Amino acid sequence: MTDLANIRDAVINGKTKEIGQLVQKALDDGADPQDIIDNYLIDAMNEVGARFEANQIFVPEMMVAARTMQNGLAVIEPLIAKDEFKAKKLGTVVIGTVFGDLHDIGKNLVVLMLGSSGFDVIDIGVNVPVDTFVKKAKELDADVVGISSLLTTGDSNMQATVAALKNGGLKENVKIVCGGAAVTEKHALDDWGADGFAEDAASAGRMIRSLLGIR
Ligand code: B1M
Repeated sequence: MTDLANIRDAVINGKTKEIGQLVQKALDDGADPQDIIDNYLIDAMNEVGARFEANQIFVPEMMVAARTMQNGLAVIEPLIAKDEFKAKKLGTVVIGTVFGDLHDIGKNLVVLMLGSSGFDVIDIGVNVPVDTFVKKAKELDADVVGISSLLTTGDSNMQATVAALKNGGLKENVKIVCGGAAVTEKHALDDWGADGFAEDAASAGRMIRSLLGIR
């Protein structure tokens, strides 16, 4: 049996090459893919954040840890993105990380979860200018626009993006959803006027279904 704690340690210590094998071995031994993501990969990134905050590690180590997490996730991704859901098309979600912010691991997880639960998800990347959100939402006929933010310094850009989407002449009833570690429900709904807020990738799917009136 794989000791799942090795997966967490591998991310924290930036073992970019070993992680794929460790995750594959855990899956072969019967580990639950969602458990690996939630309790080992994400947990490792939280520890990396705590060490960064305590000045025990610096940006280069954080980047290697992020790469390691992504390599691990890449092994799990095909299991989550099941083909059987692809035909459903519950709606189109355009999603990106707010201007000024390069973090994308959490957004990528949201993309994966929404895609695997029947939404057509178009990822417009990181550091997305306000105008690009509006342009892409129109062009792609979005039902939902998702904005991710990991930096509290991004608050004013989040606010500006929500405002631009609301005033941007999108089709009626487009829902604007905010999330990411820097976002609180109060900020998103009360201060910026978004339609929805989700704490994590799993609840993003549930919340968007409920916003669109899908059971
Ligand atoms: Co950065 N970073 N970082 N970083 N980084 C944080 C966010 C930080 C909290 C670390 C810390 O100090 N503890 C801190 C922000 C502090 C703050 O704003 N209050 C920080 C900082 C300061 C910085 C820099 C400024 C550092 C510097 O250069 N001095 C710099 C900024 C660069 C920029 O963006 N302009 C920077 C850079 C980086 C790296 C490039 C090295 C790397 C990112 C690599 C990448 O993403 N490709 C990185 C990393 C890895 C982190 C931490 C350690 C981990 C983030 C992560 O991937 N978490 C992070 C500390 C932490 O979060 N504990 C930190 C795992 C991921 C699964 O969780 O993204 O929260 P998360 O996503 C969750 C939910 O939030 C939610 O669902 C996801 C899955 O459940 N969610 C949504 C996310 N988006 C959503 C959208 C939704 C709904 C839910 O709807 C639309």
